[in-house]
Amino acid sequence: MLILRRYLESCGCEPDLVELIRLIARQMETIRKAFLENQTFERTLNPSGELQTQMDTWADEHLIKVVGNSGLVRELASEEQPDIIRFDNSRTDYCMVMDPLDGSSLISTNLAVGTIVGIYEGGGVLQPGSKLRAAFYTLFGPLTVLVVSVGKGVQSFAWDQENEHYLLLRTGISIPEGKQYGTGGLRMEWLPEHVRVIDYFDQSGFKVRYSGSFVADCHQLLTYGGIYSYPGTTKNPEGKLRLLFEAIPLGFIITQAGGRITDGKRNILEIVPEKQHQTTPLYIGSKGIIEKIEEIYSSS
Ligand code: AFP
Repeated sequence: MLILRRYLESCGCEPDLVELIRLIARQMETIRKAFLENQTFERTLNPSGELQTQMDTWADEHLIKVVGNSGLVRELASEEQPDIIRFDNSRTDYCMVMDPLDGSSLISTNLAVGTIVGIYEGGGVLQPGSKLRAAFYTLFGPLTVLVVSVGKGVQSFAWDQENEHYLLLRTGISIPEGKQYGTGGLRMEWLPEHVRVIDYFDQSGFKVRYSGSFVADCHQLLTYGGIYSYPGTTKNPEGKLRLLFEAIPLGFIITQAGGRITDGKRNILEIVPEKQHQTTPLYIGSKGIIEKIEEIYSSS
């Protein structure tokens, strides 16, 4: 059975990149264990003004420590940190973006959450997603799953606790054209273009799937197709989801699986980020559905 390390090596990944991906992947066991004692919200707000959970700060601090000590990352941007962190001890040029725990409002409900990571080779963290060297996410469900792309398609692996490695689960993942959608934002605040998109889904027999965890909602797209969306609203025209930590890494993976990501008008992977905590309206999922959404936007 193919394990994560061998897969990455077979793709021609340089040893430092293999080591970095494996290092973070191995932290998932530690993070999973920490859930038991970190079930509630903190009193602190993250840089986007959202209430942090204990696990947000726990996973953030843990990953910053591990990555910082590794000497494998020069620059790190975390969803939970106000500023970009620079590590002078780095022997590589890797620049990393991460959402240490996405979907964290669901921790107290025991629904699926995960960690999202994007890795650039040089050039800093404020780069378009098309320049990513690798992206992966993990998902804590019945299995601890890791989904990775190093620009050669998308593969998923599952953590094998007994043998302490990640085993290949699915290879060459290709996103089907499905008929399901999820949307965030309050209906009363949706913009007219988004109302038309949702009307189209409802009239075309799509069913609704939305958990409140971006990483989990995107993960099911790899099996069932369809789309996840979080639009711009009258209150937040630039949406809620973070360009660096959520949209870009997941957009890279879904695109590698044959899907697409758009803000309604342009491919999100082409956007050059201007600031660390920038947000973007987004639609992500099956290619044909995204094309239809862009058609609706352009005719609005
Ligand atoms: P964090 O848990 O990293 O803050 O992310 C939450 C999130 O950005 C995304 O994972 C969800 O899809 C979205 O928020 C849910 O938002 P609503 O609660 O407004 O639906």
